[in-house]
Amino acid sequence: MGNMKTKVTDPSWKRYKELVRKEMIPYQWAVLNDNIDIKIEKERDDASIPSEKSHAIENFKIAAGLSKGEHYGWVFQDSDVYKWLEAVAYSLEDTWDEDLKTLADGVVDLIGKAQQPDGYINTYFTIKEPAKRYKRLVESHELYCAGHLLEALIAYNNATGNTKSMDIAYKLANHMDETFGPEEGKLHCADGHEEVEIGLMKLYHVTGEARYAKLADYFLKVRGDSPKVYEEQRKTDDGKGILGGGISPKPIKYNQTHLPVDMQDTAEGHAVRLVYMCTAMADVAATLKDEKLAAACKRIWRNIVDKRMYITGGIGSTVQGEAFTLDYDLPNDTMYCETCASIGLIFFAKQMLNIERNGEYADVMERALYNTALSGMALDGKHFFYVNPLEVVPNKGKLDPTKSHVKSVRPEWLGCACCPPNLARLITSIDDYIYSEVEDNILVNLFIKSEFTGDKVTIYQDSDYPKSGLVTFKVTNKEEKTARIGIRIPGWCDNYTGKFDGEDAGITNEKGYWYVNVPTGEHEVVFAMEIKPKRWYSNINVSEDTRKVAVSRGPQVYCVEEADNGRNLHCLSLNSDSEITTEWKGELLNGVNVLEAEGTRLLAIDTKAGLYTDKPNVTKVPAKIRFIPYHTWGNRGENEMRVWLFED
Ligand code: FUB
Ligand code: ZN
Repeated sequence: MGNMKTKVTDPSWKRYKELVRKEMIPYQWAVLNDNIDIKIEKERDDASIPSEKSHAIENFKIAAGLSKGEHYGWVFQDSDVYKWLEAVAYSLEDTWDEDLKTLADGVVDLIGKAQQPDGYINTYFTIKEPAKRYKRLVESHELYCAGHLLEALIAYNNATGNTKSMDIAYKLANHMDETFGPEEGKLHCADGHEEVEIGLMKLYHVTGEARYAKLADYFLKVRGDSPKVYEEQRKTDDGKGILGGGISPKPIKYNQTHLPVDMQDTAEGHAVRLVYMCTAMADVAATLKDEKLAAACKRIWRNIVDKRMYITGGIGSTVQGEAFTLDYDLPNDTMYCETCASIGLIFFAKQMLNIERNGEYADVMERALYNTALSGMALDGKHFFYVNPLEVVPNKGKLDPTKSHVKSVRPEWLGCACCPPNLARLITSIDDYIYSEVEDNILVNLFIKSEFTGDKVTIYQDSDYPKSGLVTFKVTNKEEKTARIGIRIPGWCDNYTGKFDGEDAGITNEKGYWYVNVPTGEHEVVFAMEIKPKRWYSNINVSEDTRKVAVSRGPQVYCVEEADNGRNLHCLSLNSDSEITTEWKGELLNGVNVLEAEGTRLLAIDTKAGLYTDKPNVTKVPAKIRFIPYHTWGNRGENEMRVWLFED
């Protein structure tokens, strides 16, 4: 892959980036330092969730010997700081801010001081359980945190040239390479939560040092053997294990250790773990040309997309283990759909494009991005969803213990704060998802106004997508040779046209891309997608959605909210033949296209009737139904919401 650089110029994505820079980054910094008076909510009713404070920066100070005290928080509390640092790095790359850089340099110094002489770093084990270092790998997250640290340090060095960050990264990676591997005397095991593999692959891509890719490959391939080591470690557990109560045996599918990774066919276990694993697998497969691994990625991808993914790009059907369940099991009001899981799906999709030029990967990337990822954050950048339901009745989340994870208003912070900084790093690096260079093709995956500069080609993409579907590309081919640009034809789009230098161009759809051969010099390519409201129906095996309809417009899935439609959203039905109209509302929810259509509302004939009656007790009255983009729901106070509606 050559040198390529993308800069987002789109006003709405720039607004998101500014929101991260001006609101999220300072806000999250205050939270990490416990310098702000906010309510930290447990993500579900579970007394063991630490939610009094973050303490994340203080943990580093204690581990570095700069402060005295106890560790507080999860074993992976360090990763909140690492993801924050990574978001800062991307933000600085975009908009230089000397004060922010000085602050972040200080964080790198602090991390360096907390790093042990041999390269190991983890504040929990350093402060609280030094004797248990690498002795509880199924749950310790030591390598998970290491992976996030590598990602952050690489991004920070890239943005600022801070060399100390790379010193820490090498020391850590070399320490892991000396500790883990197939050789005798080393530990033969993988972390219970994938992530280190992603960090190691990034280190390989920036340094070209084969040992890092080899170690990532090793960590993936040893998964199938890891339960043996987990079991041995469990036997030595003193019953007072790190997560309180000893190493609890979890189903081996939870950690994707039930089979060697290249033999896995379905998406199993904890959803974030699975997509992080697949992200690394796809990277290793493309980089090391491992066909078997690539085939496994494709099989798992098919299983997710064909049978286990919500229409919003959410994944994880149950709160039990934040996990996948079984094919077509997609409940709308008990699901998990963690924000991080959709972010991980975006990572996986991006890597798949390096294995195969297929627009479906970018379709899913876009689906997850515009729906479940963005819904993870309130419009103010200071409130966050961990769980992204498709159907909410507020009191059920409050009073039904099985639904305590389903919140109707985004909390200010969460006991487990993995999602907010994950979203911050995704938004600030969104530039990297718009284009890919694959086998001499430049793929346009996302329609976001931007400037792309490659070795041979520059592209100015102009559009206000998804408000409209008109996209203009000014392409400059600096070489003698024709350049090949693949413009994604979204799977949801039924009608589209193209022009090349003002002339109508016939479009051939080659696996989701329109390939345009661009001769030397400057040329204009216009791609016009028809964007209109569409109805979607689920596979008949999805029992929760039978006889229901969901509505989308372009990449955005829509929902109905009590704020627009009153209570009892289950009493609404969309007429099967009603026209769905679109109206731009610049003042609403930062500017959204609102959809409206005729439907009906069920009303009780006898409002005093008991719980059950032996006569039909409802009548239908006409109702205008209003839809808003799913990712904007929950920004107008506590209220009901629903994606799938009945249709008559
Ligand atoms: O275990 C680390 C992170 O915390 C996971 O990725 C999330 O699902 C949350 O459990
Ligand atoms: Zn999360």
